[in-house]
Amino acid sequence: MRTFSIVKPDAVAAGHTGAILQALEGAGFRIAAMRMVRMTKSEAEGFYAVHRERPFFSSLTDFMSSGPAVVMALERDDAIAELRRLMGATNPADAAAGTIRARFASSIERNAIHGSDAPETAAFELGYFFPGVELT
Ligand code: FUP
Repeated sequence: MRTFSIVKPDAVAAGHTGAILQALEGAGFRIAAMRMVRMTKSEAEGFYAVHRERPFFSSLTDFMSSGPAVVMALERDDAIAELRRLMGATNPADAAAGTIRARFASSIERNAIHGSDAPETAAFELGYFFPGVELT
């Protein structure tokens, strides 16, 4: 089973990409596809379209388009739930010790990593960044 993940611009800028990939592989995820992207504001808005009415939407999409990020397709058993567990809570203040957000996030917005929250979301998000044959 597959899920979609992003090493967000805060973590890339801080030089945490390698440590985060190591945590993912160490937890049994296989990287099925991976690419560095610099999202435009409008690409970030499309990616987070479900949040467009939320008060943090403008700030979030500014942040997500502020620098390079690493987008990935990840595979393992129960990939969606297992990635969410490894990431930790959205707000790093609530993230369990040892989770990626506890280790690397600096705020609820600059929270180091994204992971799809459901199968339908994973399908949309994988297709958004990995259209076509690239995933096989
Ligand atoms: P998550 O699935 O854990 O990434 O969290 P959400 O889907 O609830 O939120 C998506 C992103 O919006 C978060 F990663 C960070 C951002 N966000 C804020 O900036 N402020 C908030 O109050 C909530 C979320």
